[in-house]
Amino acid sequence: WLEPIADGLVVLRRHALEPAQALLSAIDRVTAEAPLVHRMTPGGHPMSVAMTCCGEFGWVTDRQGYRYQRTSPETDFPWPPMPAVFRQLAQNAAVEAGYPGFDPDACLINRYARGAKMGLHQDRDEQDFRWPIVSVSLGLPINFQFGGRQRNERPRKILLEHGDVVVWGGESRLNYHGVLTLKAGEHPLTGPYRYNLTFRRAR
Ligand code: MD5
Ligand code: FE
Repeated sequence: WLEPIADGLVVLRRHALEPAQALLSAIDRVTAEAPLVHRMTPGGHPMSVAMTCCGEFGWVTDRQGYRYQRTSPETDFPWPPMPAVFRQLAQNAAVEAGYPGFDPDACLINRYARGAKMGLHQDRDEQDFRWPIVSVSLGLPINFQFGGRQRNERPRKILLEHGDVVVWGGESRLNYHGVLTLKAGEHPLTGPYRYNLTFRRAR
């Protein structure tokens, strides 16, 4: 079902339940080619979330800063192509949420293990903020923090569970957000992990 939470923010609960197994198999194929790694923040701390990418552009961070680039820093090869099951899910969710024409050129794959978290931040490395970001949660549940346009606004908690798809567009596109620490658990499909796919239009 479709749950509007704030301006431009739509949660499609369990929207990715049916293709979950196919999505996870596709994640395995991508990570076999472009390994999941703990990247360094510009401040010099390794991220607790392990990441990789697929599609034309991938999001990376290192001591130089945040950016999108066409190749994996680990392999120096182009990122693996975006699996069809990824693209179809992202485009379908965008249409459901009222963003026809969304054609993602970047997919970031985040893997959270016990203790991993992501501090409050904005996603603003993309060229055109009129396009939404579509995110898909798989595996263990997590408490998501949805903040305001200013860092000082108190975030609200949103529980994101296996199969939930969120479309962050319009007024919510540039809101601060983060992920609270993943608690230990065991999911039948992902074991000790939570995966999040974020689909973006980088250029
Ligand atoms: C996650 N990932 O659960 C989240 C899902 C990231 C990241 O935040 O940068 O990798 S994407 C959540 C998001 C995107 C764009 C806007 C907003 C939230 N928002 O306005 O709250 O791993
Ligand atoms: Fe983000």
